[in-house]
Amino acid sequence: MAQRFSRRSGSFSRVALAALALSLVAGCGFSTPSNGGMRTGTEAELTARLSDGQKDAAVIVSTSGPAQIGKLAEAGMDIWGVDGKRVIGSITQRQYQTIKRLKLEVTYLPGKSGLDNSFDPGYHSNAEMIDALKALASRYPNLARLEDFGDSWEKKQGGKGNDLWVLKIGKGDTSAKPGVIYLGLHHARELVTPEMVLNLAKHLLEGYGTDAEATHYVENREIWLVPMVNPDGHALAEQGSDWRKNTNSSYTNLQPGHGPSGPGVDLNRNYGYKWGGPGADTNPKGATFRGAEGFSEPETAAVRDLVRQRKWSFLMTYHSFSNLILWPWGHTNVAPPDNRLPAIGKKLGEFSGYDPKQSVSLYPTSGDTTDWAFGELGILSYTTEIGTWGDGFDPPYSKVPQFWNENRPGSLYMLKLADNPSAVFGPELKTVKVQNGQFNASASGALTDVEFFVGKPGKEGTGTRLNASGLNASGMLPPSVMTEKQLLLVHARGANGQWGPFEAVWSR
Ligand code: 0X9
Ligand code: ZN
Repeated sequence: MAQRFSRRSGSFSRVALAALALSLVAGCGFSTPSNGGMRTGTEAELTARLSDGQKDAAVIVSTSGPAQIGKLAEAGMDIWGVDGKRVIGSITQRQYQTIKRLKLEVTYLPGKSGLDNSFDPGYHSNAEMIDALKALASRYPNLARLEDFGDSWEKKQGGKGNDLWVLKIGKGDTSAKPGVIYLGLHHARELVTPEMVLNLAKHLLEGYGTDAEATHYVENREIWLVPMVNPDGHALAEQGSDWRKNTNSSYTNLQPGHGPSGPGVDLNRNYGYKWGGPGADTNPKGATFRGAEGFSEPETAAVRDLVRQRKWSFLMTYHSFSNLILWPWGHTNVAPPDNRLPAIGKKLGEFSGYDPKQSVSLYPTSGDTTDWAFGELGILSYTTEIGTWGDGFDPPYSKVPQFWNENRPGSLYMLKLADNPSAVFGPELKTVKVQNGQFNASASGALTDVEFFVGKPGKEGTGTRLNASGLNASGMLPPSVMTEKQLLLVHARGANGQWGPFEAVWSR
């Protein structure tokens, strides 16, 4: 795929998108012609733009809710963001007709044919990401290994293409340890997402030996990190395209560069659980084209085979944007048969400040990663949508530390709970401290028991006891654990009889 992209002229700039987001929040509409270039066009201008059937147009559509948003997605609309019932994205003439048929209000954003993707060079290119992963694996040979777990679509065609990489973190024989898997970049233009996965790898490896929590996870968990599921698409994003799908061109003779409605399969509609259901396009040109069958694409088939290699407690897949935490199901309004999914999802929402909800209430989808991982394998699975409408898909790289701050606590929390996800219903110890052998911590609810283990968590109720009194846990550590710096795992039981998650702290 040698074709290069010219940068979009940036008519739909980040600033304009921020102004748009602000005006939406303020509820003041777009009728002022002078608000920072956010003039809205008339419907006549919109139909004129779409009339040759080739161009797309940026619009905001007001809907009655998720079911109608799903209809727009099925019709192939390239949805960029959702704010409750309002959708921002780009449409073609065909999709405009669907909007009219559904009698929806549409606001034209003139001249904004697509999101510009400025690809701030601070973001890792494919090559730079592989280098960064290789550097980690060679710097921490006892803690991490880098594996090629499959080929992209282009590579499968015998072209240059890309390999798919997983960084596996865990010390010693981790085959029976609780596992968490993190995925980034199913969608090529969602630039922030691989950076979250890479930052997590660095946080764990660089913190090993000094940060008690990171040390606990590296020693007592198996952690697999896949920064980029869609490297072929990312190669286009690096050249300025606002690409979403993979680059499989065997379904349509369109060339990439046509816009978001070009060739390719939406990898987040191609998983083989309830594949072929609602919220996925059957048209190869659509932004959510589902492919020929579940796992027709080499990228999703490789993720399937990777995930099936072992047992997992949690799966996290990072997307952007809209500041959301989502859990299955996406294909039905029925609630998932596991009350831990929403309970843990709400915690992830508290940590990040993002809005937690069942994914179907954004809009219905079928064939997405989390429905498959939960439906087929019972893995507690989450989608995080990173960034606001103002951030869009290509915020400046300087925003990455903020996104990492928002997402780090949740990504670590899944590691914390991985040995016992039901611990979400028990008390969490805060302000855990050891000073001169004196242990202190507190919780937000009354504690009945406190205990600790050395080095790795043991069976509930069999640890060394500390004192529980009201909201507080305290006690002198036995001299045996204070002679040298040792990793202590402490947890407490609440009035409901449930033990909470383990906290890691150094004995000295
Ligand atoms: O549509 C998607 O694949 C995800 N959003 S994105 O803007 N990153 O493309 C959301 C998938 C979550 N599942 C459901 N909403 N059902
Ligand atoms: Zn996405």
